[in-house]
Amino acid sequence: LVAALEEVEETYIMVKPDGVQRGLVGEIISRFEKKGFKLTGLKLFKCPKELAEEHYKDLKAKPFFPVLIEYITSGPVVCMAWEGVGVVASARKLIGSTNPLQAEPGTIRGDLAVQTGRNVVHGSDSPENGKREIALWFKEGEIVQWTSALVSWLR
Ligand code: RTP
Repeated sequence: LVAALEEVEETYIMVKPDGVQRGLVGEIISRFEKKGFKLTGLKLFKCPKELAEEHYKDLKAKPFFPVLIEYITSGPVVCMAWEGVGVVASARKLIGSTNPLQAEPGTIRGDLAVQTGRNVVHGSDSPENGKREIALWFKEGEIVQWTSALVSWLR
């Protein structure tokens, strides 16, 4: 009841090319699904350079920017939109620290990765960026609003 009064947020989660190529798509989707968030968008997508640059525009001045763009455009990614109360911060916790060696065991990066430059998954860092990134990666009509026919134990 308390949660129902709080604001529902949306976040953009993306399995990066290394996650797709290592066969981790199902495992990563499963972590968010089991937690109890609602999937509202999902697609496999080969990211054009311009989109990668727009997505990471705040990091343009960083020395690793060109390598980051090359990484994200190197193969297909899996784009996801997830919805729920507190989903933005919770997804960041489920994902773990940017450097997988510092990410706690039990987190996606803590369990599945070793390099910052190959850290398998992205998650929006604020509700504003969640909205911005979903609008950037998905076309109208690709986001689906739905209600479970089952009794919701989770919200
Ligand atoms: P993300 O946006 O992918 O969820 O990652 P983040 O917030 O945890 O980290 P951020 O600082 O926004 O960096 C974005 C992505 O850039 C790559 N990176 N490489 N070589 C490096 O030092 C370095 N630092 C960051 C990572 O793929 C990171 O996730």
